[in-house]
Amino acid sequence: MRDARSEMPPLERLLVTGGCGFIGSHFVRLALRRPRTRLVVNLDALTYAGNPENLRDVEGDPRYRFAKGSVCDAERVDALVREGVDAIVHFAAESHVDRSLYGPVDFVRTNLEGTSVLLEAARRAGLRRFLQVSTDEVYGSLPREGRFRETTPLHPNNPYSTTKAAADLMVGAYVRTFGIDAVVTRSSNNYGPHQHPEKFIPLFISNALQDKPCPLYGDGMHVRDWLHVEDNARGIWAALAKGKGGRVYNLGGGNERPNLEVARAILRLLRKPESLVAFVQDRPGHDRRYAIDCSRARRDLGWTPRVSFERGLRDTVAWYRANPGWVERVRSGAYREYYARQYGDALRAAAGMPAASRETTPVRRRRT
Ligand code: NAD
Ligand code: TDX
Repeated sequence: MRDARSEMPPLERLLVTGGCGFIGSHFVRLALRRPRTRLVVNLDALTYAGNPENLRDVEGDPRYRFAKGSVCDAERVDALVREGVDAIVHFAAESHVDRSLYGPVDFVRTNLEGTSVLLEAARRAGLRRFLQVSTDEVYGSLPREGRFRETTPLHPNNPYSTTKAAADLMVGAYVRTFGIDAVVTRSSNNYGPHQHPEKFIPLFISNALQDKPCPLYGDGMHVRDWLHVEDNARGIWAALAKGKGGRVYNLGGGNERPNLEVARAILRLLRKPESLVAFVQDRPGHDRRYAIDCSRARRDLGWTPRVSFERGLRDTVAWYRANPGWVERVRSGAYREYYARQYGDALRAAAGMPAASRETTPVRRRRT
């Protein structure tokens, strides 16, 4: 079935923000594979999460340009937009829930202020489209039953998801107040190559590869719906090209799994013992369950996830196994300090050792 947008001229010149991060880098690669793409400018501040290595393979493409800078820098953003882009695809964010517990204000700045700066630039320049990459976390936590729909009220529970929800609301305000054309995608948890090892799946893979304990929060029965990053990139592309202005599209993998089950699957793939799982104190405000209804994206965008969780996880494990250098470089420097603060005492306690710092994190020890 054709929709109104499929008859509009394609968006050929894109300003992508946060393209050196996990999902953004997969999207940039996908955009450059599309024959109609004439320009991709990647604005990235290269925070601890931004890694130019993620896009080394496209650096020689004359249609690709990297611009180091922050989405909060209005002058920089305006100058890039004035060079002539059709649309902004906005990935840049502080994206890790655990870090948002230590430094919420950084999240307000990048996720809310940064989005507002980009919206303002889009409005002033009359861009044809603004795509906000958002998350299912804005809906909050689900009980045992039910799924998030695009009409589910927003109920974020941690500083990260609250800043994402606020940014989504700002996008809606620009649509209604200023008439800009904007689309929001809200995806479930992504996984795949190039994901920072602060996140659950790559953390467990890279720790297990080194026979280090894998810190599982609480009882390990929190449920996430896993979406392969390439499926998300295709969904974002479809929403950009075919989504209806002002609409939200949920993108989910249909792979709901308790964390403990995912942890066991990773250890099985690596032939490592389950005793590597270390139950540590739960994350404060930890959402119990996410599940997503993406029938709107299937119907209106013709999008459906293609990568099965079993194949995706196997390939992801294989990628991390084959790229220890990438993990080592990402894990050097400041990441070490973060890791010690986040897990140091918890893992010592799980092993029955005394805390190294005064800010002890109490931990329960459990068998799997
Ligand atoms: P990531 O942390 O891997 O990458 C974020 C990128 O943004 C990095 O390259 C970083 O350098 C850049 N960045 C940070 N602050 C910036 C600033 N002020 N200006 C310019 N660039 C800046 O994140 P990700 O996992 O790839 O997530 C990308 C987007 O997708 C985020 O908006 C996130 O909220 C959303 N999302 C992620 C997931 C997931 O499972 N990872 C799921 C749903 C939605
Ligand atoms: O060490 C850990 N131990 C653990 O049990 C970590 C890092 C996580 N977990 C649990 C917490 C969650 O239930 O694993 C699950 C996944 O955790 P994260 O990888 O931190 O993801 P989550 O908090 O679910 O948020 C992710 O999905 C939505 C992304 O980080 C967000 O950017 C996205 O918006």
